[in-house]
Amino acid sequence: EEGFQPTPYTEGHPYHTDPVLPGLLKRVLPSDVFAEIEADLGRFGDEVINTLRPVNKLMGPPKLVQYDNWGRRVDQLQTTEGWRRMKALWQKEGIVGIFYERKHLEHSRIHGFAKILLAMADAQAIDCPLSMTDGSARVCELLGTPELKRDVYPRLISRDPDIAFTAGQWMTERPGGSDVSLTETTATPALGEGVSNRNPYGPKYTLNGFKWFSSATDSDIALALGRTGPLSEGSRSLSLFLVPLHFPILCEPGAPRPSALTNRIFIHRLKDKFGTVALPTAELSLEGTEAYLLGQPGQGVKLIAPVLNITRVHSATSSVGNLRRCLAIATAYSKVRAIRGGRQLLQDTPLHVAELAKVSLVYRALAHMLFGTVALLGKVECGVATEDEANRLRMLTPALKAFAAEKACTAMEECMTALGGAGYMTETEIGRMIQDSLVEKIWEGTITVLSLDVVRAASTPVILDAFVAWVNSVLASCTLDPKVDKALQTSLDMLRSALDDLVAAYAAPIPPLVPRPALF
Ligand code: MFK
Ligand code: FAD
Repeated sequence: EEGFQPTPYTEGHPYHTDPVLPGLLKRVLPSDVFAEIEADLGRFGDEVINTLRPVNKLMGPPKLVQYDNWGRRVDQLQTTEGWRRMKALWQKEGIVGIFYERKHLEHSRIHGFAKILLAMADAQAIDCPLSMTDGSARVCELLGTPELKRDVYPRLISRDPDIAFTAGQWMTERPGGSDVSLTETTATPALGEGVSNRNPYGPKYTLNGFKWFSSATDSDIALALGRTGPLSEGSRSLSLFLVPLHFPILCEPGAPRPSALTNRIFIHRLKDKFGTVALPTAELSLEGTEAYLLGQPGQGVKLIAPVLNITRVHSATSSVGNLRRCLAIATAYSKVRAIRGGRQLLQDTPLHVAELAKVSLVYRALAHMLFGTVALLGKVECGVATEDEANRLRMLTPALKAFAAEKACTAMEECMTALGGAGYMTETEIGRMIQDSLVEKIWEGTITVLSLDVVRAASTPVILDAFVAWVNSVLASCTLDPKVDKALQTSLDMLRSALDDLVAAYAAPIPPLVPRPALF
């Protein structure tokens, strides 16, 4: 071939060449735990390059076959081979298992999320069903009957794909996802089976309604909200249910899962999405669906909150994980691309390095915020957190998810431009990663709704006080230039007073809807 031949970049090992993770983990983990986890991350990094990356290329949009050749409604959901293999690979690697085996006690959360950080960018949205499985395992641990803990919980956390379950979360309905107070799905106690509606997993109910977004439609169970009291009570008459997607719930090990949904769950259609295309997000109608009540009636939102909070940490890991790879690609390219008549590599060009440094700073900040939050989550779940630490986790979780979603995509765009035209090509996958990451600004709570959740948490004085005391203690431990110190103090004072105002506004009653003049 004639003419100039551009040099392809070589992406490094996702763990060993990462500018942040090895140092961060060394700082936060005891040395023996660090050595074990680092060995696993080193091995897994090779696995990401050699196995996950090729399997990722086999993932594509799922297909819905609604009727068979004979006109019968079958609602067969066909995911791609790549999707199914990727899910099995993650399960074998201990996502979700690591979090509940707790081999490294409270540090197990750090271990598992570090693995997700390395793999996320090479696995599209596979962590979506696994994150909801993680949240559901926690709900099962907190609320499950002994039978649920015996039969279902071990499958949610299993490393064996032949028996492992995944779980979905059905909250969003057509009247609202941010605000679920108009939820239309009704839940009525099931009658007709003898005199009792008892089921080993919880009192049996029948659900009727329409779930507007179901992403883990290929899962085995779902946690759903349904109304057990009057609509006038809004979200306070919603209860939490476990819904089997297939019967029998407990399949034989290795038996193929039915591709058609049973339990009177019908797939209306698959969503036609901007990103996360391999994920089978569907609209579902529930027409007499069997479900089991978890916990007390009327407590649905509060009881599903552990799922929200855990999936929000996964969401943040997705944002940071996709940014991790985009930055790794941009850095790798800076080592091979020459400019200025071929005399200088990008990595030796101060103007370009300044651009990469800006992205690197965002990545560093987000990675530290992520693992600071993850460390708290591990402590709370293992029962070794102080009350202050638990309160800090409550404030940090929505802030982390929203901040990561907001900052990561813009930084990923910078990485794309750092490759010039080559960055815009699909082969780099930067475009795909941006497409997949944009949803982090929406699902599991939009940025505005998460800001309101920070305000909700701050409305409890002890939570706000714990947070402010922690910020002050961090500042006191730093030696700062007096000017920086003053500027930070002013910003914090403003934040504190803004939070006070927001908390007051949040507590105020909502005025009734009034017609307003057109704006334009
Ligand atoms: C790559 C992977 C990553 C992740 C992928 C996941 C895919 C997911 C797809 C989804 O999007 S699933 C649907 C997710 N939906 C949301 O995130 C809903 C967003 N909206 C909210 O979060 C609203 O704030 C909420 C629906 C919770 C508002 O409901 P309410 O009923 O108006 O709230 P209210 O009355 O303030 O709170 C009820 C109780 O729950 C209160 O406790 P008390 O009864 O003791 O007062 C609250 O303190 C508590 N609560 C609410 N949010 C909480 C919480 N507790 C702990 N943590 C929270 N986050
Ligand atoms: P709305 O709530 O109508 O929000 C519209 C706008 O109003 C947003 O900008 C929002 O920030 C703003 N807004 C809302 N309330 C306020 C307020 N009080 N003050 C100021 N602004 C406000 N849901 C599930 O339950 N299960 C799933 O598996 C699932 N998968 C999903 C997969 C994808 C790809 C997507 C995109 C969504 C999925 N969702 C799922 C739904 C998702 O959680 C909701 O879309 C999200 O919570 C927002 O709800 P909504 O779409 O009703 O938007």
